Amino acid sequence: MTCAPDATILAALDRRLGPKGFTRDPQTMAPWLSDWRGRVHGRAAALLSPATVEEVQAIVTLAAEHRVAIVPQGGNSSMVAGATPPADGQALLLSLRRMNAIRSLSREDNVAVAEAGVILSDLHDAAAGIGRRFPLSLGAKGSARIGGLISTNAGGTQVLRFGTMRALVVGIEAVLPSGERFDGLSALRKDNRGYDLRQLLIGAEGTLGVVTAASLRLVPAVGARAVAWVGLSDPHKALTLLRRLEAATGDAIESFEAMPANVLAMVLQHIPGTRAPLAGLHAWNILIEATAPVGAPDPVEAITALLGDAAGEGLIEDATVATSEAQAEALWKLRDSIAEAERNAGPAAKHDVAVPVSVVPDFLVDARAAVESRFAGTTVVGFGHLGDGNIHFNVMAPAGVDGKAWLASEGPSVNAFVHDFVGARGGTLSAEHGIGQLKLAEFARTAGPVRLHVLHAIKQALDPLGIMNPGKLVPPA
Ligand code: 2HG
Ligand code: ZN
Repeated sequence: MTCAPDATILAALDRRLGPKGFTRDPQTMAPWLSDWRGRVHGRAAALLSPATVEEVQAIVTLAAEHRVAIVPQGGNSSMVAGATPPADGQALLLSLRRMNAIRSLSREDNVAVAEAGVILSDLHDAAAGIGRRFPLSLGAKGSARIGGLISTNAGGTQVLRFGTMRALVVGIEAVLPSGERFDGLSALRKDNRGYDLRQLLIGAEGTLGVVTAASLRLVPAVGARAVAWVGLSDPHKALTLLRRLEAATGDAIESFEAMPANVLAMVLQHIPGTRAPLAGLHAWNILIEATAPVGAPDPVEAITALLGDAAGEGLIEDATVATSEAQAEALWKLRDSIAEAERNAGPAAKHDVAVPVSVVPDFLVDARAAVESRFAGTTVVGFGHLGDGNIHFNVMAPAGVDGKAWLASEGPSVNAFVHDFVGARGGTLSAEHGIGQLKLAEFARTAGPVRLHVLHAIKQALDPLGIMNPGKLVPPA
């Protein structure tokens, strides 16, 4: 059980952090108390914004002494309200946004050391500045921060080739729930000293400590890229196309993103300045990116030829390959704006599922039919990372009903139906967004006793007082 912070701890934090690092001002705190989709509203006793790891240690030490809960937060772009404090107002909100230094960049080690508050697109720019690249990317790259991306083991649009955050974190610095500092910021690619605390902290959603910095893997800069938009009739053909492109181009294909006609229409309707990339309408649209390092042949020619052959055989209906960076960016904007367009379109029961890649085409067709017939009037908005098996299978409220009320009454049954459908196909209910608070009940329902037992044992070992981000990820024992 945690306690409400009393005047003593609040005064101590105020003294230690100063006016830049401590506030209880309701207006300053307000933007950080709700999730970005505006679904969950919390309260906090104070907003703490430390500038150094020593200040984070001081905060956590005091919180442990007083048994006060801490909610770590980065860019506040969680899809599962993982960084939104509870409604009881007893927790301290710990923002890492001021810890935004890139401590070092090494071309020799191919490693960047970035603090938790570094914004993803700033890291992209810094890596480009030394002729390298940090290969994780996603729609929220302008607001998502390194600490949150690590704590949620973020995925995004380049997982097909480079993996999730887990594959890109070389070392971690973190403040443990005791207030001790874990100095794991090495650039070592191999380190076999048993249990890997770094991997435990990745995806822990702040429940095992506060990630304050990380050593991150860099890869060679992109010399040239081919960005293509393909229209085709069904997702089975899409998977055939992906395997064919991979076989012909080695590991050049790094993104293979799918969206059905209704999702493209939603983006065109809700995002200003967008336009349809192809003349006709297609049941499915695929965004493909292939890259080549500096000095290697431009992939545009090979991709254009392969898509031409695919069209000739009837595998695809139409395609366009961007001929400028501006065109490439316009195609990517259509993909990266889906979440925003969907937020503007209205409430949805959201699902971040994955099934084995070979199962995705059948899943997309069968799950949509099953949901739309079981929940009359709903529309499935199912899109995402076809190449790695992760589909955002969102279910929009029936037209004409009060979306919020529908979500409150029907959402849980829709969630259970979709998750059981996915479970029966060997899938997961959280592919890349984490559990947070929004998936907690469903995670508890479906996780099984062994997984839950291990989860509780790890939590108890590292955070016996239960002060780190309570109510997220770890279901009540
Ligand atoms: C994406 O792939 C994000 O665009 C958001 O993971 C997915 O809004 C969603 O469901
Ligand atoms: Zn996604």
